[in-house]
Amino acid sequence: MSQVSIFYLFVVLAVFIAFVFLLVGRSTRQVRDVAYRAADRMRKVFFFTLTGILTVFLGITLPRMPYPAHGQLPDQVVHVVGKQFAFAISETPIETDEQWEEVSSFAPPVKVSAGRLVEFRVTSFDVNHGFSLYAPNGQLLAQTQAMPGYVNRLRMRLSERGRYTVLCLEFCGSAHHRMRGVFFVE
Ligand SMILES: [Cu+2]
Repeated sequence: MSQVSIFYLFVVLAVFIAFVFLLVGRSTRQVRDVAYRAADRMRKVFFFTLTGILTVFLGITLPRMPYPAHGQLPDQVVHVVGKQFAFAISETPIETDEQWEEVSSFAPPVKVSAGRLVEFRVTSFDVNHGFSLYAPNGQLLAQTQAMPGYVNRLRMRLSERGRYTVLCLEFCGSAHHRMRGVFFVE
């Protein structure tokens, strides 16, 4: 689904929720007797229905999480460090502010092999950033948090060749909107 259709879906759902709030707000203006037994029954039906839906949803989505499978090694490792206000992306570990400056400002963009399993090791040198990965056509593919003191691993197979962009999806300061990184899939 394209991001535009998701936006329209969001608008429709938001209007629907606002409408439900309005209905509930209006219904509380008159005093009524509460049918406790019926309400109790309804609550149980709600509880079991929602639990059922959630279980099915988790069953379908959990196996598709992009976390490392047991015993499986990545073909390529890419190190990513977020810092106000850029992402440094490198094939070698970035350990100091000087290295970060060098990689984010001067190093040529990293090249990732198409179709191979690549592991992004994502961290931050200052505050929380949102590492979000955009395909050449601008579609959001995946995201993870860039957190100081932690390394989050995100494994992907990128089959489409081209220029990928990393943007920040966690408001991190005054120039958050300018924060980006770039790499190529070849
Ligand atoms: Cu940010």
